[in-house]
Amino acid sequence: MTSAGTIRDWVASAHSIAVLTGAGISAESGIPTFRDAGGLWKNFRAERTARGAHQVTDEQSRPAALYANMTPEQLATPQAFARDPKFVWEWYDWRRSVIAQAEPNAGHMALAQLEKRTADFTLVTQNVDGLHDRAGSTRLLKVHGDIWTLRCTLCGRERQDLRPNLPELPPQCHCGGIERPGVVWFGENLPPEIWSQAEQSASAAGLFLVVGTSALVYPAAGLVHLAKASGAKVVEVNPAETPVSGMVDFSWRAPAAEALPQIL
Ligand code: BJW
Ligand code: ZN
Repeated sequence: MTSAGTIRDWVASAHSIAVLTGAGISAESGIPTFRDAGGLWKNFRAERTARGAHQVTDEQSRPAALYANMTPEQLATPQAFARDPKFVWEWYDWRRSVIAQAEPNAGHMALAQLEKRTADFTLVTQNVDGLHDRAGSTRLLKVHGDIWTLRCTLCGRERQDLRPNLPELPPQCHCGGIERPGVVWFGENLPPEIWSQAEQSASAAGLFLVVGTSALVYPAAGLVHLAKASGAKVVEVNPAETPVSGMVDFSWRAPAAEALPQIL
């Protein structure tokens, strides 16, 4: 049987389906992933150079060469934000403008359809881009937050701001505090209630789909192990091998927007 046929059968007979998505599902919408060649960091640098924005000099405490070697792991941290909030915000502001121009693709749409026809369905996403919401998914757990939410570092007030580019970086709260992106950085806890629901859905799932994630970042990647240990059939949809490929029941080496519509 073809990949699509096998997975379609598993989908049709599963009473409970949970899905974990990562940046790869939005790749075909034109949003760069984090760690693939041509990923976020390189594009950010190119964009900054093109705009001639905020040149980094020795006087600004770090040589430009150091930035060339930075990864999201070094940038998406509370420490990086505390050191240079404007710099970190430029990265997020650029990403917001890219995401604002993107549309959900056939992979996002297929998962929204799958939710409608599955009694017990949960979509856990590591993505902060909001494309699952825009595709119509509602049983959605955003474990790494949302790029369109801003949170005050002083009073904790949260607000939504959908402007692709913010007029002032870093943005400021009414209380005078600096606002930060409402996302989860390395070393920070995931939102506890959302995370607890994600764990529950992985342990209850009969079928667990892992789509477009490198499965390198924990605790999110741990959901795959939890689902497998709890007895779920696990299917990976990813053009590349990942650390969980060896433990899944089926590795479907295909782009998400091509594969997911075929499982309905
Ligand atoms: C396609 C495709 C197509 C391409 N179709 N596929 C256990 C072991 C080791 C370390 C840890 C551990 N537990 C915790 C840690 C530490 C850390 C961690 O995981 N580090 C490792 C990297 C070493 N984790 C944390 O710090 C987490 N917090 C935490 O654990 O709290 C407890 C704690 C408190 C205090 C101290 C210590 C611990 C928080 C993690 C937060 C991650 N945040 C980010 C940024 C979010 C905001 C933002 O967007 O800017 O989340 S980092 C970044 O990585 C982002 C992503 O959600 C996340 C995962 O990336 P993803 O989505 O997998 O993307 P890629 O680029 O990696 O992969 C894309 C994939 O798509 C590839 O496989 C492609 O092949 C594929 N693809 N095209 C389908 N068309
Ligand atoms: Zn405030």
